[in-house]
Amino acid sequence: MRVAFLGLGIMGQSMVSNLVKAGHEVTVWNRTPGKLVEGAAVAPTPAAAAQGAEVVWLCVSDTDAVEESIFGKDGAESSLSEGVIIADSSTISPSATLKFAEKVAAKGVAWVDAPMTGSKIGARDGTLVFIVGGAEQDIERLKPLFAAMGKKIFRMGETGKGQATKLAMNLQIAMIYEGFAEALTLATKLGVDSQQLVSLIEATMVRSGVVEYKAPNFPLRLMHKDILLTLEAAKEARVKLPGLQTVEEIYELATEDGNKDLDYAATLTLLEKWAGVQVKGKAA
Ligand code: NA7
Repeated sequence: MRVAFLGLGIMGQSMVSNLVKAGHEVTVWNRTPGKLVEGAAVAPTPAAAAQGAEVVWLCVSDTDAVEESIFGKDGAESSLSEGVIIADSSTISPSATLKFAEKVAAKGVAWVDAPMTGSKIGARDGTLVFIVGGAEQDIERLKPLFAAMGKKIFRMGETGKGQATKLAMNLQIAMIYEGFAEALTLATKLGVDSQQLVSLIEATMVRSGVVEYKAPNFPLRLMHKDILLTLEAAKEARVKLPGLQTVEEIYELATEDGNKDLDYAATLTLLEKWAGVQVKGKAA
C-alpha cells in the first residue's frame, strides 16, 4: 500500500522499517528534518508526504502534534482525497480525536485511532498490540499494515474508542507500578530485603505483568502526558479518579526533579528520596 508516515520518533522509526520490510511504499515526514529510514522516501512537509497516499499514518507525541501535522501549515489535510484513511498511533485525547475525525469526514476521509502497546521492543520486533477505534471496513483495509507492525488488533468500537481504551490501560500501568514502588520503599524502610519481597510477589496473586516486565522502556514524560490526558478525559466525562490524581502529583514532582526523560520507573527514585532509603538491586 502507499503510506505516508508522519513522525519518526522512537516508535515511528521501527514501525516504518517494518512497513518497508513488508513491501509497502512508504513516504516519511518528521518535524525535525534529517531522520531517515532505509527504503522509505522522505517528504519535506506532511502535505507532500500525503500526496497520492492511500493511508496517512501518524505516530507523534501528543494531541497538538497530531493537530499540527494534519491541520497546520503544510499539514496533510490539503492532500487528502476521498477514500483515504488516517490512522493515528499516537496516544492523544479521545474527544479531540472525534473532532479531527469529523473535520476530515467532510472530505470523505476516514479516521482510525490505533494507539498501541508493546513499547519500543514491540515496535522493533513488529509485535505491537494495536488498540483500535474505527469503522470495520476501514480497519479491514488497514490489516496488511497492522500485520506488518504488530501481532494483534483489538477493535474497541467506533472512532475514539481506541484512545479511550488506551487511557484506561495506561491508568492501570501507572497505578500498578506506583503500588509496587511504594511497597518496595516501605518494605526497605522497615528492613525487609527487596529481592525477597519481589520473589514473594512473583509467587503469589500480587504478581502482575507490569511488575514482571522489568524494563518498562517508556519515558516518564510520555506516561505523565497520558496521565494528564486521562484526567482530562475523566473531567469531560464527569468521572472522579482520586487515585490517579495522586499519582499525577508524584509524576509532577519526579519531573521537577529532572527525571522526565528517564523511564517511568524513576518515580521510585523520588519515593526513595522521601523515605531516605535505597531499594536494593533496584528490583524495578
Ligand atoms: P518520541 O520518540 O518522543 O517521538 C515523538 C515524535 O513526535 C517525533 O517524531 C517528534 O518530532 C514528533 N513531534 C513532536 N511534536 C510535534 C509537533 N508539534 N508536530 C509534529 N511532530 C511532532 O515518542 P514515541 O515515538 O516514543 O511515541 C510516539 C507516540 O506513541 C506518543 O503519543 C506515545 O505516547 C505513544 P521531532 O523529531 O521532535 O521533530
